[in-house]
Amino acid sequence: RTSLTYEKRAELAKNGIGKQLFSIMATKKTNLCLSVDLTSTVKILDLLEKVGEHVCLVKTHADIIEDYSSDFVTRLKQLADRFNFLILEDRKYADIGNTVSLQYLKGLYKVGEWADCVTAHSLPGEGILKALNTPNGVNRGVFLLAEMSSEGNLITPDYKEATVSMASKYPELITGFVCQNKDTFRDPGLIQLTPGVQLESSKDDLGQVYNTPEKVILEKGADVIVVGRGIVAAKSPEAQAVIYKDTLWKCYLKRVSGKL
Ligand code: UP6
Repeated sequence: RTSLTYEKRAELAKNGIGKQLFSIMATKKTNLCLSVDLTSTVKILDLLEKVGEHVCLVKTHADIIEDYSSDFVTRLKQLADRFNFLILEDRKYADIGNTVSLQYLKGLYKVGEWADCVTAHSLPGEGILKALNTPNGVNRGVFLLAEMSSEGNLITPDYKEATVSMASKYPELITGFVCQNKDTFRDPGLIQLTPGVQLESSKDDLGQVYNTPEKVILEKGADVIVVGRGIVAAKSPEAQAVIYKDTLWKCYLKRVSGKL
């Protein structure tokens, strides 16, 4: 899987969003996903004006935004169209199917109306995927959490394997996995989304563990790399986004050229 190009893998993806995401990466030459973990819509939109051209995917946490509105969503979608990126709402759904269906489609956020893809835990079982499998042909995707970046997390090898086998029953819905290692899954049509990345290996005060671009792409198999504070908290997020984009893309090129 990890030696194939994104172009090739776009052909192998069974989920429409996965196909699109592979194609965007190949076209824009970026595998950077920006995690816009900011609490004000103005700050989020301003940041995306500056870095939108450098990312393939924008990851949101809608429920941390203090002035969320449908107008914000309209603007976010306009930026996504203008800069050709997709939107991942990192909700990490984790309840019974019926509740997740309500959380996904109703309430304040109506995530199903605007997010191209969402994250979900496999913990509750298959019902969660049935709930997120929206009918009437809407092009949507799910990243299942198979591993986490935080230290001391309770995910075991068995849980990880069961997660991957659960996903295999829903090939048209699953975009990929949020995970840390390349041996987590084999299917080259699926995407490894890897958070916990900064230019230097480090940790934060609340259990987050950071690995470098080289390590996550060349050793650990990451396809789309999630960077939050590494860019958002920088003095110049725009300049920093370019550094991350270039560094990450070089690692990808090295990987597919086989010169490890
Ligand atoms: N995230 C992780 N680790 C996981 C899953 N998700 O960090 O295993 C998410 C966090 C945050 C982002 O919810 O939005 O990725 C990482 O942000 P950071 O780069 O600022 O640490």
